[in-house]
Amino acid sequence: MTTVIKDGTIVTHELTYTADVLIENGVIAAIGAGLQGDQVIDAAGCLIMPGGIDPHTHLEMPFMGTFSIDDFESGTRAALAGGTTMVVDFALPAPGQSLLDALALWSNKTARAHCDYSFHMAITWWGQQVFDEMAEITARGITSFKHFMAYKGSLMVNDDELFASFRRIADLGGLAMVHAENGDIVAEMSAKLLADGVTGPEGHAFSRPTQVEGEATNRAIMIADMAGVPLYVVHTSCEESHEAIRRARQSGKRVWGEPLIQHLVLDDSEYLHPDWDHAARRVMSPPFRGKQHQDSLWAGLAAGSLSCVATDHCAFSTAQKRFGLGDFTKIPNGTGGLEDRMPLLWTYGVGTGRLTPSEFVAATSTNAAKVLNCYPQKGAVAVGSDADLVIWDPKATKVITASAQQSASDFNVFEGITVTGLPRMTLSRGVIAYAEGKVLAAESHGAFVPRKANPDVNRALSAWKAVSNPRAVLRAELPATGV
Ligand code: DUC
Ligand code: ZN
Ligand code: ZN
Ligand code: ZN
Repeated sequence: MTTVIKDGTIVTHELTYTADVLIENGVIAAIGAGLQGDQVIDAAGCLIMPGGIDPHTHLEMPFMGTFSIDDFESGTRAALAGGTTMVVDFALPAPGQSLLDALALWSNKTARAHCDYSFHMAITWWGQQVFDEMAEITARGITSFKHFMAYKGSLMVNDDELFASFRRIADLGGLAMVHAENGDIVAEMSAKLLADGVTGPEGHAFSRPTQVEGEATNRAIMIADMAGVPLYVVHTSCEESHEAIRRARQSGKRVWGEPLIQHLVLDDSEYLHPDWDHAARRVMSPPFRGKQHQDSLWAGLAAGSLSCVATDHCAFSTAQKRFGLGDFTKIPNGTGGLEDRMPLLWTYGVGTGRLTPSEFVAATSTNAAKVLNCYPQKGAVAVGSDADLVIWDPKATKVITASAQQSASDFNVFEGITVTGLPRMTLSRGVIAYAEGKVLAAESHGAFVPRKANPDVNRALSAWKAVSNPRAVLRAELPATGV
Protein backbone atom coordinates (compact mmCIF):
# COMPACT_ATOMS: atom_id res chain seq x y z
CA MET A 1 0.00 0.00 0.00
CA THR A 2 1.19 3.51 -0.80
CA THR A 3 0.38 6.68 1.11
CA VAL A 4 0.46 10.22 -0.16
CA ILE A 5 0.52 13.33 2.02
CA LYS A 6 -1.13 16.18 0.16
CA ASP A 7 -1.36 19.97 0.45
CA GLY A 8 1.16 20.44 3.24
CA THR A 9 4.26 22.63 3.35
CA ILE A 10 7.50 20.70 3.68
CA VAL A 11 10.01 22.20 6.11
CA THR A 12 13.52 20.77 6.27
CA HIS A 13 16.59 22.12 8.06
CA GLU A 14 17.28 24.22 4.96
CA LEU A 15 14.17 24.51 2.76
CA THR A 16 10.48 25.38 2.94
CA TYR A 17 8.37 24.42 -0.10
CA THR A 18 5.05 22.97 -1.15
CA ALA A 19 4.89 19.40 -2.48
CA ASP A 20 3.17 16.06 -2.01
CA VAL A 21 5.06 13.23 -0.30
CA LEU A 22 4.64 9.64 -1.50
CA ILE A 23 5.44 6.82 0.91
CA GLU A 24 6.04 3.23 -0.11
CA ASN A 25 7.40 0.38 2.03
CA GLY A 26 8.09 2.71 4.93
CA VAL A 27 10.34 5.09 3.01
CA ILE A 28 9.78 8.29 1.07
CA ALA A 29 9.40 7.18 -2.55
CA ALA A 30 8.78 10.54 -4.24
CA ILE A 31 8.32 14.24 -3.50
CA GLY A 32 6.57 16.41 -6.05
CA ALA A 33 3.31 17.75 -7.44
CA GLY A 34 0.22 15.67 -8.20
CA LEU A 35 1.37 12.40 -6.61
CA GLN A 36 -1.19 9.59 -6.17
CA GLY A 37 -1.38 6.93 -3.46
CA ASP A 38 -3.76 4.28 -2.07
CA GLN A 39 -4.18 6.24 1.15
CA VAL A 40 -4.36 10.05 1.17
CA ILE A 41 -3.44 12.17 4.19
CA ASP A 42 -4.65 15.76 4.04
CA ALA A 43 -2.03 18.12 5.45
CA ALA A 44 -3.73 21.38 4.47
CA GLY A 45 -2.67 24.20 6.77
CA CYS A 46 0.10 22.03 8.23
CA LEU A 47 3.84 21.67 7.93
CA ILE A 48 5.50 18.36 7.04
CA MET A 49 8.75 18.01 8.98
CA PRO A 50 11.15 15.19 9.84
CA GLY A 51 9.96 13.34 12.93
CA GLY A 52 11.81 14.49 16.02
CA ILE A 53 14.88 12.69 17.30
CA ASP A 54 15.49 12.92 21.02
CA PRO A 55 19.19 12.12 21.37
CA HIS A 56 19.06 11.78 25.16
CA THR A 57 16.54 9.74 27.17
CA HIS A 58 16.66 7.42 30.18
CA LEU A 59 13.81 4.91 29.97
CA GLU A 60 13.56 2.34 32.77
CA MET A 61 16.92 3.53 34.07
CA PRO A 62 18.16 2.05 37.35
CA PHE A 63 19.20 5.13 39.26
CA MET A 64 19.52 6.32 42.85
CA GLY A 65 17.89 3.24 44.32
CA THR A 66 14.94 3.10 41.94
CA PHE A 67 14.02 2.99 38.23
CA SER A 68 12.88 5.93 36.14
CA ILE A 69 9.14 5.49 35.77
CA ASP A 70 8.76 5.61 31.98
CA ASP A 71 9.87 2.48 30.21
CA PHE A 72 10.25 1.97 26.46
CA GLU A 73 6.49 1.47 26.19
CA SER A 74 5.22 4.64 27.85
CA GLY A 75 8.29 6.64 26.89
CA THR A 76 7.96 5.95 23.17
CA ARG A 77 4.21 6.58 23.40
CA ALA A 78 5.00 10.01 24.84
CA ALA A 79 7.57 10.54 22.09
CA LEU A 80 5.10 9.87 19.26
CA ALA A 81 2.38 12.02 20.85
CA GLY A 82 4.90 14.87 20.83
CA GLY A 83 6.08 14.40 17.23
CA THR A 84 9.25 12.46 18.07
CA THR A 85 9.90 9.30 16.06
CA MET A 86 13.25 8.17 17.46
CA VAL A 87 14.82 8.19 20.90
CA VAL A 88 18.42 7.48 21.77
CA ASP A 89 18.78 5.93 25.21
CA PHE A 90 21.78 4.73 27.22
CA ALA A 91 22.93 1.20 27.96
CA LEU A 92 24.44 1.57 31.39
CA PRO A 93 26.81 -1.15 32.64
CA ALA A 94 27.21 -1.32 36.38
CA PRO A 95 30.86 -0.74 37.30
CA GLY A 96 32.61 -4.04 36.52
CA GLN A 97 29.83 -5.29 34.24
CA SER A 98 30.48 -6.39 30.65
CA LEU A 99 29.33 -3.86 28.04
CA LEU A 100 27.83 -6.67 25.99
CA ASP A 101 25.84 -7.93 28.96
CA ALA A 102 24.57 -4.41 29.60
CA LEU A 103 23.58 -4.06 25.96
CA ALA A 104 21.67 -7.36 26.11
CA LEU A 105 19.89 -6.16 29.25
CA TRP A 106 18.90 -2.85 27.65
CA SER A 107 17.88 -4.46 24.37
CA ASN A 108 15.46 -6.65 26.33
CA LYS A 109 13.74 -3.56 27.67
CA THR A 110 12.68 -2.44 24.20
CA ALA A 111 10.23 -5.21 23.26
CA ARG A 112 7.21 -2.90 23.58
CA ALA A 113 8.73 0.21 22.00
CA HIS A 114 6.23 2.11 19.84
CA CYS A 115 8.90 4.08 17.94
CA ASP A 116 12.45 3.57 16.73
CA TYR A 117 15.36 3.80 19.10
CA SER A 118 19.11 3.59 19.31
CA PHE A 119 21.60 3.45 22.15
CA HIS A 120 24.66 5.20 23.42
CA MET A 121 26.94 2.97 25.51
CA ALA A 122 27.96 4.38 28.89
CA ILE A 123 31.54 3.86 30.02
CA THR A 124 31.20 3.61 33.80
CA TRP A 125 34.48 1.85 34.53
CA TRP A 126 37.74 1.12 32.73
CA GLY A 127 39.80 -1.99 32.05
CA GLN A 128 41.02 -4.31 29.31
CA GLN A 129 37.58 -5.90 29.00
CA VAL A 130 35.95 -2.53 28.34
CA PHE A 131 38.66 -1.64 25.83
CA ASP A 132 38.11 -4.94 23.99
CA GLU A 133 34.31 -4.91 24.05
CA MET A 134 34.09 -1.38 22.68
CA ALA A 135 35.00 -2.75 19.24
CA GLU A 136 32.13 -5.22 19.28
CA ILE A 137 29.73 -2.55 20.57
CA THR A 138 30.74 -0.36 17.62
CA ALA A 139 30.26 -3.27 15.22
CA ARG A 140 26.73 -3.64 16.55
CA GLY A 141 25.89 -0.10 15.54
CA ILE A 142 26.47 1.74 18.79
CA THR A 143 29.10 4.32 17.99
CA SER A 144 28.66 6.89 20.75
CA PHE A 145 30.04 6.44 24.28
CA LYS A 146 28.85 8.41 27.28
CA HIS A 147 30.94 9.32 30.34
CA PHE A 148 29.68 10.70 33.63
CA MET A 149 32.06 13.26 35.15
CA ALA A 150 29.60 13.48 38.07
CA TYR A 151 27.90 10.96 40.39
CA LYS A 152 31.01 10.23 42.42
CA GLY A 153 31.00 6.73 43.88
CA SER A 154 28.65 5.28 41.27
CA LEU A 155 28.74 6.25 37.60
CA MET A 156 31.62 8.75 37.62
CA VAL A 157 34.86 8.11 35.76
CA ASN A 158 38.12 9.92 36.51
CA ASP A 159 40.31 11.81 34.06
CA ASP A 160 42.70 8.90 33.41
CA GLU A 161 39.73 6.69 32.52
CA LEU A 162 38.24 9.48 30.43
CA PHE A 163 41.47 9.89 28.47
CA ALA A 164 41.89 6.15 27.90
CA SER A 165 38.31 5.78 26.76
CA PHE A 166 38.45 8.86 24.51
CA ARG A 167 41.56 7.49 22.78
CA ARG A 168 39.86 4.16 22.21
CA ILE A 169 36.79 5.90 20.76
CA ALA A 170 39.03 7.92 18.44
CA ASP A 171 40.55 4.69 17.12
CA LEU A 172 37.11 3.19 16.58
CA GLY A 173 35.81 6.27 14.77
CA GLY A 174 33.15 6.95 17.37
CA LEU A 175 31.76 9.89 19.28
CA ALA A 176 32.63 10.67 22.91
CA MET A 177 29.89 12.10 25.10
CA VAL A 178 30.08 13.63 28.56
CA HIS A 179 27.81 14.58 31.39
CA ALA A 180 30.00 17.51 32.38
CA GLU A 181 29.86 18.36 36.07
CA ASN A 182 32.82 18.17 38.45
CA GLY A 183 31.68 15.26 40.63
CA ASP A 184 34.34 15.76 43.32
CA ILE A 185 33.24 19.32 43.95
CA VAL A 186 29.54 18.45 43.85
CA ALA A 187 30.15 15.76 46.50
CA GLU A 188 32.10 18.21 48.64
CA MET A 189 29.49 20.96 48.37
CA SER A 190 26.60 18.58 49.00
CA ALA A 191 28.21 17.31 52.20
CA LYS A 192 28.86 20.88 53.38
CA LEU A 193 25.28 22.00 52.71
CA LEU A 194 23.87 18.98 54.55
CA ALA A 195 26.24 19.60 57.47
CA ASP A 196 25.00 23.19 57.58
CA GLY A 197 21.42 21.95 57.83
CA VAL A 198 20.33 22.60 54.22
CA THR A 199 18.32 19.47 53.44
CA GLY A 200 15.65 20.67 50.95
CA PRO A 201 15.65 20.60 47.14
CA GLU A 202 17.28 24.04 46.96
CA GLY A 203 20.41 22.36 48.36
CA HIS A 204 20.59 20.33 45.15
CA ALA A 205 20.83 23.48 43.03
CA PHE A 206 23.35 25.15 45.34
CA SER A 207 25.57 22.05 45.33
CA ARG A 208 25.92 22.18 41.53
CA PRO A 209 26.62 25.79 40.49
CA THR A 210 27.39 26.70 36.90
CA GLN A 211 31.13 26.70 37.64
CA VAL A 212 31.19 22.92 38.16
CA GLU A 213 29.64 22.49 34.74
CA GLY A 214 31.89 25.05 33.06
CA GLU A 215 35.01 23.50 34.57
CA ALA A 216 34.07 19.97 33.53
CA THR A 217 33.10 21.06 30.02
CA ASN A 218 36.44 22.80 29.52
CA ARG A 219 38.28 19.77 30.90
CA ALA A 220 36.41 17.33 28.68
CA ILE A 221 37.07 19.48 25.61
CA MET A 222 40.80 19.60 26.31
CA ILE A 223 41.01 15.87 27.00
CA ALA A 224 39.03 15.17 23.83
CA ASP A 225 41.39 17.37 21.88
CA MET A 226 44.41 15.48 23.18
CA ALA A 227 42.73 12.18 22.38
CA GLY A 228 41.71 13.37 18.91
CA VAL A 229 38.06 12.47 19.43
CA PRO A 230 34.92 14.47 18.64
CA LEU A 231 32.88 15.38 21.71
CA TYR A 232 29.18 15.78 22.42
CA VAL A 233 28.35 17.61 25.66
CA VAL A 234 24.94 16.53 26.93
CA HIS A 235 22.58 18.88 28.77
CA THR A 236 24.54 22.10 28.31
CA SER A 237 22.70 24.30 30.78
CA CYS A 238 24.74 27.45 31.37
CA GLU A 239 26.82 30.17 29.77
CA GLU A 240 30.11 28.82 31.21
CA SER A 241 29.65 25.50 29.45
CA HIS A 242 28.26 27.09 26.31
CA GLU A 243 31.20 29.50 26.20
CA ALA A 244 33.67 26.61 26.30
CA ILE A 245 31.82 24.86 23.47
CA ARG A 246 31.65 28.07 21.39
CA ARG A 247 35.36 28.65 21.79
CA ALA A 248 36.20 25.06 20.92
CA ARG A 249 34.09 25.15 17.77
CA GLN A 250 35.62 28.46 16.74
CA SER A 251 39.07 26.91 16.96
CA GLY A 252 38.07 24.02 14.70
CA LYS A 253 37.36 21.36 17.29
CA ARG A 254 34.44 19.07 16.65
CA VAL A 255 32.37 19.70 19.76
CA TRP A 256 28.60 19.80 20.00
CA GLY A 257 26.39 21.13 22.79
CA GLU A 258 22.92 19.90 23.67
CA PRO A 259 20.53 22.17 25.59
CA LEU A 260 17.49 20.54 27.18
CA ILE A 261 13.99 21.91 26.71
CA GLN A 262 13.71 22.06 30.52
CA HIS A 263 16.67 24.45 30.80
CA LEU A 264 15.37 26.57 27.92
CA VAL A 265 11.94 27.04 29.49
CA LEU A 266 12.20 26.71 33.29
CA ASP A 267 14.52 28.54 35.69
CA ASP A 268 16.00 28.12 39.15
CA SER A 269 13.25 30.06 40.94
CA GLU A 270 11.37 26.71 40.89
CA TYR A 271 13.63 25.46 43.70
CA LEU A 272 12.50 28.23 46.03
CA HIS A 273 8.84 27.20 45.77
CA PRO A 274 7.41 26.77 49.29
CA ASP A 275 5.95 23.34 48.43
CA TRP A 276 8.62 20.64 48.91
CA ASP A 277 7.02 18.38 46.28
CA HIS A 278 6.96 21.17 43.70
CA ALA A 279 10.67 21.84 44.09
CA ALA A 280 11.72 18.18 44.41
CA ARG A 281 9.83 17.23 41.25
CA ARG A 282 12.15 19.62 39.41
CA VAL A 283 15.40 18.24 40.80
CA MET A 284 17.61 17.16 37.95
CA SER A 285 21.29 17.44 37.06
CA PRO A 286 22.35 19.94 35.99
CA PRO A 287 19.69 21.93 37.85
CA PHE A 288 17.58 24.69 36.32
CA ARG A 289 19.56 27.92 35.94
CA GLY A 290 19.01 31.68 36.06
CA LYS A 291 17.43 33.58 33.20
CA GLN A 292 20.76 34.90 31.85
CA HIS A 293 21.78 31.30 31.17
CA GLN A 294 18.53 30.66 29.32
CA ASP A 295 19.26 33.66 27.10
CA SER A 296 22.70 32.21 26.37
CA LEU A 297 21.21 28.84 25.35
CA TRP A 298 18.63 30.43 23.06
CA ALA A 299 21.32 32.54 21.45
CA GLY A 300 23.45 29.44 20.93
CA LEU A 301 20.63 27.64 19.14
CA ALA A 302 20.12 30.58 16.78
CA ALA A 303 23.85 31.05 16.20
CA GLY A 304 24.55 27.36 15.71
CA SER A 305 26.99 27.05 18.62
CA LEU A 306 24.50 24.68 20.27
CA SER A 307 23.10 21.90 18.14
CA CYS A 308 20.44 19.51 19.46
CA VAL A 309 17.55 20.11 21.83
CA ALA A 310 16.95 17.01 23.97
CA THR A 311 15.00 16.10 27.09
CA ASP A 312 17.23 13.81 29.20
CA HIS A 313 13.79 12.30 29.82
CA CYS A 314 14.18 10.59 33.19
CA ALA A 315 10.77 10.79 34.82
CA PHE A 316 9.90 9.83 38.37
CA SER A 317 6.72 9.87 40.42
CA THR A 318 6.10 12.10 43.43
CA ALA A 319 6.44 9.03 45.66
CA GLN A 320 9.89 8.35 44.22
CA LYS A 321 10.95 11.97 44.66
CA ARG A 322 9.97 11.66 48.34
CA PHE A 323 12.87 9.21 48.88
CA GLY A 324 14.78 12.47 49.38
CA LEU A 325 12.63 13.97 52.14
CA GLY A 326 15.14 15.25 54.69
CA ASP A 327 18.17 14.78 52.39
CA PHE A 328 18.29 16.41 48.95
CA THR A 329 21.09 14.08 47.81
CA LYS A 330 18.58 11.22 47.85
CA ILE A 331 15.97 12.88 45.60
CA PRO A 332 16.10 10.90 42.33
CA ASN A 333 17.55 13.27 39.72
CA GLY A 334 15.47 13.67 36.60
CA THR A 335 12.49 15.21 34.85
CA GLY A 336 10.35 14.26 31.88
CA GLY A 337 9.74 16.13 28.64
CA LEU A 338 9.46 13.70 25.72
CA GLU A 339 5.88 14.63 24.84
CA ASP A 340 6.43 18.35 25.31
CA ARG A 341 9.86 18.99 23.78
CA MET A 342 8.73 19.91 20.27
CA PRO A 343 5.57 21.88 21.17
CA LEU A 344 7.54 23.87 23.77
CA LEU A 345 10.45 24.58 21.43
CA TRP A 346 8.01 25.69 18.75
CA THR A 347 6.10 27.90 21.19
CA TYR A 348 9.10 29.52 22.88
CA GLY A 349 11.38 29.42 19.82
CA VAL A 350 9.46 29.82 16.57
CA GLY A 351 6.46 31.46 18.25
CA THR A 352 8.64 34.23 19.68
CA GLY A 353 10.78 34.69 16.56
CA ARG A 354 13.91 33.35 18.25
CA LEU A 355 14.10 30.41 15.83
CA THR A 356 13.04 29.92 12.23
CA PRO A 357 11.05 26.79 11.35
CA SER A 358 14.16 25.39 9.64
CA GLU A 359 16.26 26.03 12.75
CA PHE A 360 13.55 24.21 14.72
CA VAL A 361 13.90 21.18 12.41
CA ALA A 362 17.68 21.26 12.74
CA ALA A 363 17.52 21.43 16.55
CA THR A 364 14.83 18.80 17.03
CA SER A 365 15.88 16.27 14.40
CA THR A 366 18.41 16.81 11.62
CA ASN A 367 21.40 17.86 13.71
CA ALA A 368 21.02 14.82 15.95
CA ALA A 369 20.80 12.52 12.90
CA LYS A 370 23.97 14.04 11.50
CA VAL A 371 26.00 14.06 14.71
CA LEU A 372 24.92 10.51 15.53
CA ASN A 373 25.54 9.37 11.98
CA CYS A 374 22.12 8.10 10.91
CA TYR A 375 21.40 10.91 8.43
CA PRO A 376 19.67 10.86 5.94
CA GLN A 377 17.96 7.61 6.96
CA LYS A 378 16.58 9.71 9.81
CA GLY A 379 16.17 13.46 10.20
CA ALA A 380 15.31 14.18 6.55
CA VAL A 381 12.35 14.65 4.24
CA ALA A 382 14.07 13.21 1.19
CA VAL A 383 13.56 10.42 -1.31
CA GLY A 384 14.96 7.23 0.20
CA SER A 385 14.72 8.41 3.81
CA ASP A 386 12.58 6.58 6.35
CA ALA A 387 9.09 8.07 6.31
CA ASP A 388 9.43 9.35 9.88
CA LEU A 389 7.38 12.51 9.60
CA VAL A 390 5.40 14.87 11.73
CA ILE A 391 2.43 16.72 10.28
CA TRP A 392 2.59 19.85 12.35
CA ASP A 393 -0.31 22.17 12.98
CA PRO A 394 1.30 25.51 13.87
CA LYS A 395 -2.02 26.93 15.08
CA ALA A 396 -3.18 24.06 17.31
CA THR A 397 -3.02 24.84 20.99
CA LYS A 398 -3.30 23.06 24.34
CA VAL A 399 -2.49 23.48 28.00
CA ILE A 400 0.09 20.96 29.22
CA THR A 401 -1.25 18.86 32.06
CA ALA A 402 -0.17 15.63 33.70
CA SER A 403 -3.74 14.32 33.65
CA ALA A 404 -3.64 14.08 29.84
CA GLN A 405 -0.04 12.99 29.30
CA GLN A 406 1.30 9.66 28.05
CA SER A 407 4.07 9.52 30.65
CA ALA A 408 3.46 7.25 33.64
CA SER A 409 4.46 10.03 36.04
CA ASP A 410 1.78 11.73 38.16
CA PHE A 411 3.11 15.22 37.43
CA ASN A 412 4.55 17.33 34.66
CA VAL A 413 7.12 20.05 35.30
CA PHE A 414 5.51 22.11 32.51
CA GLU A 415 2.03 21.87 34.07
CA GLY A 416 -0.22 24.80 33.07
CA ILE A 417 1.91 26.09 30.19
CA THR A 418 -0.04 26.81 27.00
CA VAL A 419 1.69 25.61 23.84
CA THR A 420 0.78 26.64 20.30
CA GLY A 421 2.10 24.31 17.61
CA LEU A 422 1.32 20.60 17.95
CA PRO A 423 1.61 17.40 15.93
CA ARG A 424 -1.64 16.62 14.13
CA MET A 425 -0.19 13.30 13.03
CA THR A 426 3.10 11.43 13.48
CA LEU A 427 4.28 8.80 11.00
CA SER A 428 6.91 6.23 11.84
CA ARG A 429 8.37 4.44 8.80
CA GLY A 430 5.15 5.25 6.95
CA VAL A 431 2.80 3.93 9.62
CA ILE A 432 0.37 6.43 11.14
CA ALA A 433 1.75 6.22 14.64
CA TYR A 434 -0.17 9.07 16.28
CA ALA A 435 -3.30 10.93 15.18
CA GLU A 436 -6.23 12.72 16.77
CA GLY A 437 -4.78 12.44 20.23
CA LYS A 438 -4.19 8.68 20.06
CA VAL A 439 -1.03 6.61 19.74
CA LEU A 440 -1.74 4.08 17.00
CA ALA A 441 1.62 2.40 16.35
CA ALA A 442 1.69 -1.12 17.72
CA GLU A 443 3.82 -2.02 20.68
CA SER A 444 6.93 -3.57 19.15
CA HIS A 445 6.64 -1.41 16.03
CA GLY A 446 9.80 0.36 17.23
CA ALA A 447 13.06 -0.97 15.78
CA PHE A 448 16.69 -0.56 16.70
CA VAL A 449 18.58 1.89 14.47
CA PRO A 450 22.21 0.83 14.08
CA ARG A 451 24.63 3.62 13.35
CA LYS A 452 27.94 3.55 11.54
CA ALA A 453 31.32 4.63 12.80
CA ASN A 454 32.81 7.29 10.59
CA PRO A 455 36.51 7.68 11.23
CA ASP A 456 37.05 10.15 8.42
CA VAL A 457 34.49 12.71 9.51
CA ASN A 458 34.77 12.08 13.22
CA ARG A 459 38.30 13.34 13.61
CA ALA A 460 38.97 16.29 15.86
CA LEU A 461 41.64 18.72 14.74
CA SER A 462 43.92 17.83 17.58
CA ALA A 463 47.04 19.92 17.99
CA TRP A 464 48.59 17.34 20.31
CA LYS A 465 49.79 13.95 19.15
CA ALA A 466 50.97 11.02 21.20
CA VAL A 467 54.41 10.45 19.67
CA SER A 468 56.99 7.75 20.14
CA ASN A 469 59.93 10.14 19.87
CA PRO A 470 59.04 13.48 21.50
CA ARG A 471 62.64 14.78 21.34
CA ALA A 472 62.69 14.52 17.57
CA VAL A 473 59.35 16.30 17.31
CA LEU A 474 60.43 19.09 19.64
CA ARG A 475 63.70 19.54 17.75
CA ALA A 476 61.82 19.79 14.47
CA GLU A 477 59.53 22.45 15.93
CA LEU A 478 62.32 24.60 17.39
CA PRO A 479 63.59 27.50 15.32
CA ALA A 480 66.87 26.77 13.58
CA THR A 481 69.13 28.27 16.26
CA GLY A 482 71.64 25.48 16.21
CA VAL A 483 70.49 24.25 19.64
N1 DUC B 1 20.61 13.79 35.21
C1 DUC B 1 19.38 13.64 35.62
O1 DUC B 1 18.77 14.59 36.10
N2 DUC B 1 18.80 12.43 35.50
C2 DUC B 1 19.41 11.34 34.85
C3 DUC B 1 20.85 11.42 34.74
C4 DUC B 1 21.37 12.79 34.76
O2 DUC B 1 22.51 13.01 34.43
ZN1 ZN C 1 23.50 13.61 32.66
ZN1 ZN D 1 21.04 11.93 30.93
ZN1 ZN E 1 1.60 0.82 24.42
